[in-house]
Amino acid sequence: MDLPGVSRAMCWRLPRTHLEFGRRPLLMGIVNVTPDSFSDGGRYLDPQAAVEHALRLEAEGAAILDIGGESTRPYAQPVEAAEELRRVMPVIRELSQKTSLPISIDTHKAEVAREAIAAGAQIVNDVTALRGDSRMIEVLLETGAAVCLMHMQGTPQTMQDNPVYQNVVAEVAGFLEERLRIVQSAGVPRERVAIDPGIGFGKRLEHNLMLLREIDRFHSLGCAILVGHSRKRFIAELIGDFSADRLPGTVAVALALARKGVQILRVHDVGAVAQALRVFEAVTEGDPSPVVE
Ligand code: HH2
Repeated sequence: MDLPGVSRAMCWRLPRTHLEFGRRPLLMGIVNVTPDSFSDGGRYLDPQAAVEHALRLEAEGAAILDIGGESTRPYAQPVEAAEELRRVMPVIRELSQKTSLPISIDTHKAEVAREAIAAGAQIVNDVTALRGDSRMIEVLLETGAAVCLMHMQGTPQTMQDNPVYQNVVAEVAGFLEERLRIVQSAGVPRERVAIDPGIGFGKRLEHNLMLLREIDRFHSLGCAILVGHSRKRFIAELIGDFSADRLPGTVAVALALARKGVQILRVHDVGAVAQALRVFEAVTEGDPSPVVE
């Protein structure tokens, strides 16, 4: 898994802690407090259900909990900040009392990020890479929160209409490099930034596959790489079955990304992916500390 000559980031600095990367990717567990997310919309809209789900993800091995109150699936209806806050804040408030895991807020609105951070969140997961709200950079500077910058072509309302690239890997890397340059020159240190190629955000099947195959090229940006491939449409497209369970495909991609030194995987099925990564590491590289009960 070592990548000679490439400065693979070894840690992600958050306001009150830091996440160290080892041989296995860390898992960011997804908590969608929405009625319309593409794979689990409506299941965790009730704050109590969302909190219980998040604590289950922690028990299954998540290292980060990502709380979102607005779906970003293709053609999703935008949500007002007040409604997004109404959905996520009770969950973040309660979780910050009940877990020591870092909490991430999946939002592109500065107002939502600010309140979430005040209630305990340490990471802003912004699928617009700070292009959605010009005030987001101030929130990062004032709070010291960490940030994930994600690539998207278009917006959720337009992104799957006809995405076109000459060279998807070079264009996505170039975009992330430029966004990283902007946030760094505003005063956010590189150790606080993670980058994400945005699987499924304005990409066709072949674009997603190219990005996943060549993901190790992104290590040269010197930030943690975060990938959110979980249960996404490209898995159904690959197998030609839109009603099939996408967990096996999600696990397969996770193992491939572990091989390429990706530091963080954003997944719905934390327990299954954690088990697969653990076993994969043990049988491919030798596990120095197997747990025997
Ligand atoms: N994907 C989704 C949402 N947020 N954040 C990052 N950094 N990377 C991703 O790939 C990503 C993301 C979409 O997945 P999900 O949250 O399950 O669905 P929805 O947006 O419909 O709530």
